[in-house]
Amino acid sequence: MTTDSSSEPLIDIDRLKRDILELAKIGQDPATRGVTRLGFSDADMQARSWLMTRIADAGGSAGLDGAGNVVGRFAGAADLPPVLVGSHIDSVPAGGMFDGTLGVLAGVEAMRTLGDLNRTLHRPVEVIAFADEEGRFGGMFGAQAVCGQLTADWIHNAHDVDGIRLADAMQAQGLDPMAALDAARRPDDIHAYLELHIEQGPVLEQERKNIGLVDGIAGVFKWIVRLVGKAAHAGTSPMHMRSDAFMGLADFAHEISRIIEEDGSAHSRLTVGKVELLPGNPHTIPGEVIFSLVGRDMSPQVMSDLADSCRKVLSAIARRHHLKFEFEQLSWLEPQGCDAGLLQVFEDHADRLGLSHLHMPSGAGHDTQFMACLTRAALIFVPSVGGTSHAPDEWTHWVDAENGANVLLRTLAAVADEGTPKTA
Ligand code: HGY
Ligand code: MN
Ligand code: MN
Repeated sequence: MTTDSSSEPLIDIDRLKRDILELAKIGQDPATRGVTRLGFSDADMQARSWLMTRIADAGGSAGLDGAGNVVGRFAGAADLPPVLVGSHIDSVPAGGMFDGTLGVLAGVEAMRTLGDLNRTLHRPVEVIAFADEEGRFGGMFGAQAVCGQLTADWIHNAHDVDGIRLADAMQAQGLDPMAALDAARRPDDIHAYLELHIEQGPVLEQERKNIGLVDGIAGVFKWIVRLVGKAAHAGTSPMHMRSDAFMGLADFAHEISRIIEEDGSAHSRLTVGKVELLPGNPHTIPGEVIFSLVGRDMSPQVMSDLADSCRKVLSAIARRHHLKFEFEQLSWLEPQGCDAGLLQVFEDHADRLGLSHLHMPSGAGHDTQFMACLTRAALIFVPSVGGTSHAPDEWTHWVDAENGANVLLRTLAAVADEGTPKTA
């Protein structure tokens, strides 16, 4: 822990690095270094208790709210609505060790640093790790719970791509799924929300910038699509007499670039990330294909245009191949802008730390996009090596992690000290 020449605080990167490396071990495959901590899995819950211990060691009081979000509270001089700082510690399958965890652990390190300096901020601070940010069960469960956007129906019906129900997964961890409805906070319960995250893309590295100031976050929709044809013998069925579900998917794959050209924008993304062919026997024509489809854009209108176009194209393909087409929408998360005032505070502190910065959009979804529905919220990025993320070789150089954590620390202190009574 140090302070700079103007006695402004600086984080201790060795402590932050140690936390990131230690947390990475929970759910990590030693062979690939990939981290798997799916929402409400054993590894995810083990990581939550590890984090609560870390928060307590740093002088906070930690617990789980009704949605399973880890909330670590650090007292302020005045009992006022807190500033929330954080991100998530759940991961995608075989993900990286910086996605989400950097923002949460940088929040803990910021409070540890201020504690070392015996500096109590005017307002309380809550370090938060949102549950299931990666949307295993659709959406961003923890952040949506805090924003009061969940319904009992949605909680009851939510399931993952393998059909495992959210309610069952939570109950298996001793949690009451419906308690998530009690995690809702009101706008005047929170002063502001700040998040630090890795960029997960190549822009900052290519532009050689230290800090990304995120103006807006893309919206995301997630479908599970089924094309149902007829399983039949692969040798006796003439090619023109088949209802081959795989060929339906193959045709759709070739249509994706046209859909984006005609109905999308430069920010549009359509991704088929998981496919299941049934019955999955090499000598049987696939009678069914089940696949995920994730669509993204910065504009709500373009998102719905993309969805409409995918629906029309899949219907036409189903007719052409004598298939039945159906889909389930697991989630629809609206695009969201970040608070310009908070971004300015982030920018001023980046300048004072001598760090270069770049205003940019986020193609990935983040908890900030929900917290912005409740309070002032803003997000900054640090560079990802090679733009890689959601993969074992996700990496961010420690100096970049340190830069981001210092900008977060300084901004957190400035925002939490807003309204401090002037001493006479
Ligand atoms: O996939 C995303 O946009 C984020 O990582 N949840
Ligand atoms: Mn993330
Ligand atoms: Mn992610």
